[in-house]
Amino acid sequence: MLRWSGKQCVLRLSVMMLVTLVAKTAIAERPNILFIFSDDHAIKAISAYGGPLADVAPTPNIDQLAREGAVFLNSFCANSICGPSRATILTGKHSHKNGFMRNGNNFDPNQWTVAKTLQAGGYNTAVIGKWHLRSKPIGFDHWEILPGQGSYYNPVFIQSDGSQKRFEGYATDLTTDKAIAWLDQRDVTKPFFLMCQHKAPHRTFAPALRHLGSLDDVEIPEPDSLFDDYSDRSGTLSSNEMEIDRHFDWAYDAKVRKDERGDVKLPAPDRYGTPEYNRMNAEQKQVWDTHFSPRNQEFLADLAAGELSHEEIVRWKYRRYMRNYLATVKAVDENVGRMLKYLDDNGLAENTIVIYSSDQGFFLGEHGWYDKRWMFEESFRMPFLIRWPGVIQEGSAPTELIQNIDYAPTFLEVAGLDIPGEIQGDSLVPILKGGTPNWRKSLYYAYYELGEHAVPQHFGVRTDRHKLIFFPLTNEWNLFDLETDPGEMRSVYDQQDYQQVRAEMSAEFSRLREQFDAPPFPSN
Ligand code: SGN
Ligand code: CA
Repeated sequence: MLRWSGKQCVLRLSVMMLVTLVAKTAIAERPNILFIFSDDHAIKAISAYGGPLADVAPTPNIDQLAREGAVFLNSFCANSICGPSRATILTGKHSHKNGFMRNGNNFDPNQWTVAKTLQAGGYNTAVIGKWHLRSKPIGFDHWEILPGQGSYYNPVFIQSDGSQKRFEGYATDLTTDKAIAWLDQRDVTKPFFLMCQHKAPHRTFAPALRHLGSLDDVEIPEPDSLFDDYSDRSGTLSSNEMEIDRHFDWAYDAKVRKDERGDVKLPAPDRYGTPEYNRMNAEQKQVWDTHFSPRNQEFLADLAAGELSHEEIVRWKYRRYMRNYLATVKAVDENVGRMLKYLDDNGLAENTIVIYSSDQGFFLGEHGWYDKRWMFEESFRMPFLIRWPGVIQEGSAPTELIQNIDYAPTFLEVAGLDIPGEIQGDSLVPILKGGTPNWRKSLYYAYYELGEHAVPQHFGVRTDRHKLIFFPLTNEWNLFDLETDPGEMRSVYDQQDYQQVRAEMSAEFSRLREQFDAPPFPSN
């Protein structure tokens, strides 16, 4: 039997204490991860990305992350729809591997997620706000989530014990209040992983009441393709149901309530009511009405007088949409500012990685659309801004093609944890450190929903210059040259001078489908 002398015991004890201390210090030094996420926030509505809206509706707080860290100029999703994007972020895998291919699916909570591994690896974890994965969050020490899409005004939050509670106020402010409240009482002996996930600026684009009218005095520029005729591309484009003209609902989206129209008849679509308005208390409704009523009356009078052409009506709807969408973004930006200030005030800024992203992009009038889903640039792109003091060179703007499959492995590397082999994405840490890694040259995309907004299933590949899209239900292929046609107005798939590119893109598409073990295409 092994016996220890008194001296040996003391020595052994001190070594053990030293080891524990070193381990604790290492753990304490691992950075916190603050993941601020929103819903349907197009990069065009973030001024750090530039573009025609940058001066119209600046986002100074989100931009701060770009100034003090990096703005990724080529960041994309794997499947441009809410639940699938979130499932991909948690698993580091394409939709067909994590099983959450459509919003209607149930996220299998028994599968591997980055939250579970961070939690088991010593992080204090929480998710607050929009979740949209149906099954309850696993791998989080604390959660408080919106049911489904949640509501903007006086929203209900599901508590960790499963009960539902209604809170007076505006969802974006409340989500931040709750995130800050959790930070205040977190376990300070551990680094934290906090997912602060806003519902905004998702449809029905309802701003904080304090921001109503904030964009009244600016001119809203129109996209060139507002009146797209859908020629020269897949025939499925023209059967879409997401047009500002034919589908943007008068009461629901454009905020012209049925009870304020008098005898004036509005052209279709006019199917829905005003659920967000109905949630407000009397005082809130008054603020809303003070803003919208006179503007609506003016529009209705012009319409009744026959003064507005069809195109002018579409333009009016477009401006109404943009003012509400951008005003809704304004509260997201303010609340990013609140979180950054909290980190400053609590000495956390230096050792916290802050990310701002959104589940996919959104059409802001391009092709005449709202909504997302298509592999076209506006909805395929995801914002991705990240600050990591001392690691990321301030003001950097990486151009690598990144995707939401990359977030989970990034979090793991940051936390010093192993990246399981089943993960399909790659850690962004080498890019964050300014290296020039042998990075991927193409991205795989897959959209599986059938139905809402009549966007057909489609699959594709994008390189830095070209994009190939396959529509299996109609057996159509589109090829875009993003350099000569950034607005994706004309497929060159059948053009003679693109046959070489077409062959290369097809081969790359097959290669990616094999690499990611993609399932066969759906058939009709
Ligand atoms: C809701 C919206 C749709 C939207 C989907 C998916 N309708 O159904 O316009 O495309 O969500 O959005 S609404 O009447 O409820 O606003 S997602 O971001 O959750 O995927
Ligand atoms: Ca979304």
